[in-house]
Amino acid sequence: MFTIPRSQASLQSEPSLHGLVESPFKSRSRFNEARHALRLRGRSGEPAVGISSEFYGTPSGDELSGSKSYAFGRALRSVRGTISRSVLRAGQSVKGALSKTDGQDLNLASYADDYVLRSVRPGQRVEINLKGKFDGYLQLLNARTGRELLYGDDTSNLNPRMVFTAQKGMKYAIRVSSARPNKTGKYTLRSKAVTPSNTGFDFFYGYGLVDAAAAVSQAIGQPRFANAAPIGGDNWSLDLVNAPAVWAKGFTGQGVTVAVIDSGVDYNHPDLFGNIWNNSREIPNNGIDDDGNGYIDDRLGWNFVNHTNQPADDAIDGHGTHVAGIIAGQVGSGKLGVAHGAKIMPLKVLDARGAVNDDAVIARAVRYAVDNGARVINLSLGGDPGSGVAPELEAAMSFARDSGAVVVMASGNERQRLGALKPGDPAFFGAVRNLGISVGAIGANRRMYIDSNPSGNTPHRFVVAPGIQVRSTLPGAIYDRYDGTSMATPHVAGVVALMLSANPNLTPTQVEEILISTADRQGLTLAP
Ligand SMILES: [Ca+2]
Ligand SMILES: [Ca+2]
Ligand SMILES: [Ca+2]
Ligand SMILES: [Ca+2]
Repeated sequence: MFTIPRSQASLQSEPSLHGLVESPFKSRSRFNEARHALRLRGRSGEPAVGISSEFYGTPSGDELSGSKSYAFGRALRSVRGTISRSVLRAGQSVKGALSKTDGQDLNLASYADDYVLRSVRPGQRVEINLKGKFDGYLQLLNARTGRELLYGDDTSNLNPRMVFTAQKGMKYAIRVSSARPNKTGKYTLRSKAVTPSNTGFDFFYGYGLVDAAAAVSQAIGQPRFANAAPIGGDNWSLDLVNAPAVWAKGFTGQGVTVAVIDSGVDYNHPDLFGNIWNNSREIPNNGIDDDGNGYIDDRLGWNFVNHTNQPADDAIDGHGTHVAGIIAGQVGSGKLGVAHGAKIMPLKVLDARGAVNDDAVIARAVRYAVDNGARVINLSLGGDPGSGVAPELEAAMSFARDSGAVVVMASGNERQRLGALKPGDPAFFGAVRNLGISVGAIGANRRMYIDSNPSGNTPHRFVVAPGIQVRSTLPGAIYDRYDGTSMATPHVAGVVALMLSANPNLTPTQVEEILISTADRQGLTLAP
């Protein structure tokens, strides 16, 4: 069912679901992401120093000998010897071999071959994949500077992939190496065009960027609300989804409860405590299940990990607290939640490591949310693409839809680590069955987050929302900026709360169809 947990592939072999945040320590820049990839393979990731860059100017004797356009810069200071260079044309496959006569990429402690990619058109979506007799590792490089643009490191099936959109004026090179030191062996490297979509559904961005002003106005049958003046600063993500235009009409999520099924929530955080759901039908601390919902003294939600009525957030990264602040935080952080008039129902299913091993636990939390009045369910968690969904969870998601609750799910962060070509589950599984909506992450520049799983070639309910350097609440009355589809998802959950505060009669299907039909494809910068 579930395969390798997200972002801790080598640290933990136990199958589990993971929260989809990427720790700020490894995702603040591409450089850090590359170091992370190296660390996953058990190496220090320290760049080799003291190796002269003069080697790299040395012609290799093949077609590109003496080519000045292939003068790599500082990124190649960690290369020893001369990496042989060939040409790969779009739509072709080539056979090659890593051998002891090849130059070495010292960061990877691997022999390496480089290919200049030719015949790609600007705007074309290109998939590169590698099948080798060794555990292969791919890098997409700027052929002029040597800078790494993207990597592909399939840690599950050992056939790495990269998908990207060719940019105008850019020359690309592809480096083939091994994820394990000093391996040799034959390989096949392929380049193929990704099937273009003619359905209005984009391979990376699905139906586009969620637009609160358009979605809420359509929810009440009014002309699109005028955009508000940007707030700026840490509120850029609210500006990007046009939330202020909706607040100006008096809709802030009031009367709507959003379940955060996650690592728990710091419900004492000064920016959150005023917006925590309260089960008024339950008399606290009398040891009796007064409302007969099956949970004793559940005033604030439930802890499905420890089976207590205290769904506090004990995760080391404060994942659930960060998610809750994006939905309904108050202004202490310098930034409001998308739906700061909504209530948060904290339901803890992820343990302190951010993992859960059983879909049935998530299913119980989904049912609790629906039974106790949540109209929106945020799932910033999941497994790898293709991991599937257990019958209990599928049934709980169907129950949510049939009961009027919208399930919003993170698409996952496996684009580089696994070469993901579609969202993970339950996002993909649920969205293709119309049981919810899947969310990918973009930055302030509207470019897709480098690790965000793309929507893929199968049209399904998929939108994108801000998920890079999003500032929000953390346990202990503090704040920080996080990256990941976990951060994009609560933006959409917040927009759904705004829609339902404007029109509580909408069904989940109506909400999701409005979200995708009003999503904005304009100005989305092509990845990477
Ligand atoms: Ca070779
Ligand atoms: Ca690999
Ligand atoms: Ca109860
Ligand atoms: Ca009670």
